[in-house]
Amino acid sequence: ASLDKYQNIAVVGLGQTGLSVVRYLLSQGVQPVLFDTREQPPGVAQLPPTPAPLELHTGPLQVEHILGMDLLIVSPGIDLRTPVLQLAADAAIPIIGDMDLLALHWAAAPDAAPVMLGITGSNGKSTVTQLLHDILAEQGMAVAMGGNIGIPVLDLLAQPANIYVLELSSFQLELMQQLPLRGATILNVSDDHMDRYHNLHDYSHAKQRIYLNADVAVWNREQELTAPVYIPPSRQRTFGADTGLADGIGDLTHAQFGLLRQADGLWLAYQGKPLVAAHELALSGIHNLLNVQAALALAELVGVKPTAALATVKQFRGLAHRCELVAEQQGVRWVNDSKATNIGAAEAAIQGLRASVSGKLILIAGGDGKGADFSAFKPALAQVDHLIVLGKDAERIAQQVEHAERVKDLTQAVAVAASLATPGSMVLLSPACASLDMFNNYQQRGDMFRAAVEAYYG
Ligand code: UMA
Ligand code: ADP
Repeated sequence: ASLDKYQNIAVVGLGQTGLSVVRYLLSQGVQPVLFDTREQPPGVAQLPPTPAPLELHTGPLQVEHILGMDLLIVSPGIDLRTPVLQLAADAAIPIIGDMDLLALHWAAAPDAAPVMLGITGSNGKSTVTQLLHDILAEQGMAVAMGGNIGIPVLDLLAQPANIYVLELSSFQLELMQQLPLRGATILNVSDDHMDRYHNLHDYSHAKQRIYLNADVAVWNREQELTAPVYIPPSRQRTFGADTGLADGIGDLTHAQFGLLRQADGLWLAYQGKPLVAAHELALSGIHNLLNVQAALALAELVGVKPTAALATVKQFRGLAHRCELVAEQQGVRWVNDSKATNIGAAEAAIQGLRASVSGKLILIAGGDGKGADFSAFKPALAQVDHLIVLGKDAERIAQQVEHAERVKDLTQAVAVAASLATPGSMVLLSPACASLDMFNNYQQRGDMFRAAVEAYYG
């Protein structure tokens, strides 16, 4: 209904998001004009049939076409600094993303609108999104999950659900103004996407937008950049690696999640009291203990007590391509962490796994570094016994250590790693880089790693 005032509506970008927007608009009786800067946009073949073909412009955005539009619905993969889009903004043409289209949709039917929970952060988004989804689903709630995790949010409208769990990337947040969230979290902020942002400040500014229309902010006590700027303490919950009872957080102390050291090791803690021992969880690594806390804090906002969620938490094994054990051969463990597409994620993997390795830790890294400064990776690399590098930014990573093995592909990486490994060793693919220089996506990189390991052992 609120789209009525726009004559010419453009969908810019025809990937997964663009396609879901087109489907939605058609369902609302709107015929959009389509744009994609690629000569052969991936979504064209999947466009739904329409009585008259939709107008489609491919190649660089043309100013005369764009300025003729009344509303631009832009995909997350498109850099908003694109000059033609800047001109459109200057010409006061509204630019929105799919999240705000979802907000508009439910604003028209507020009584039927689902409660929404949003998750962002440099790392851990998908893990927390999936875990939170599973916690709520196992409580019998009608929950749907989408966003950056791979299901465009408008596609959730096809599912009957009264709770949405949404993974939000900084790109999606840049265009999010309206979406009301019951709870929102920034899990952490570390360098990533420096090809799209000027600096860490700009990047974290995009992430802060998750709190714009949030009732409650859930944030990481150890990372100032995750703290909400405008939300009062009564509407904040925090998590962290301390007990959560530290001074100076005032009236926050009643609802903190944290960690406690007990005789048998670390425990998750709630309000300073032990909740569950870390060794009872299938997930490993301190970073995952933080992820669990964030999920518990968000679940509590929709009425699930931490104790009620424990059964799900204990069983949760994590997602594929995140510190996933893919083979154990001759005493050597092979771990696929292909989703580690930035330095922070690879650091967490190295720190989380190092203690469990009695032999050597052999790291395979490299790919497209997206403009990151790899000197920040040096301390983590110092904990690795052998480094094997590949891909576009191989050399920039190799420079951080005295000796690195250079390889041309994953097959060669696996062969070199196998020759270095002794019983008790671990070979970890945790690239600290995007995959797009050599693969279609991180899933393909992880699948090829697994295949190369399987082929090696025949
Ligand atoms: N592109 C162009 N020209 C265009 C449109 C896109 O060159 O006109 C390029 C982009 O630069 C990008 C690619 O095409 O490299 C895909 O962009 P897109 O906006 O069409 O992407 P979608 O297929 O709609 O997928 C997006 C998210 N992708 C990005 O943000 C790049 C998916 O996250 C998300 O799952 C999906 O929407 C559903 O919400 C993927 C991702 O890589 C997993 N996200 C980044 C990350 O996690 O680091 C942010
Ligand atoms: P995202 O969706 O934000 O990319 P994932 O849950 O898919 O996050 O995990 C991506 C990578 O980050 C994996 O390599 C994982 O081991 C690592 N990781 C997960 N949670 C954290 C965290 N809280 N801090 C640092 N690294 C993490």
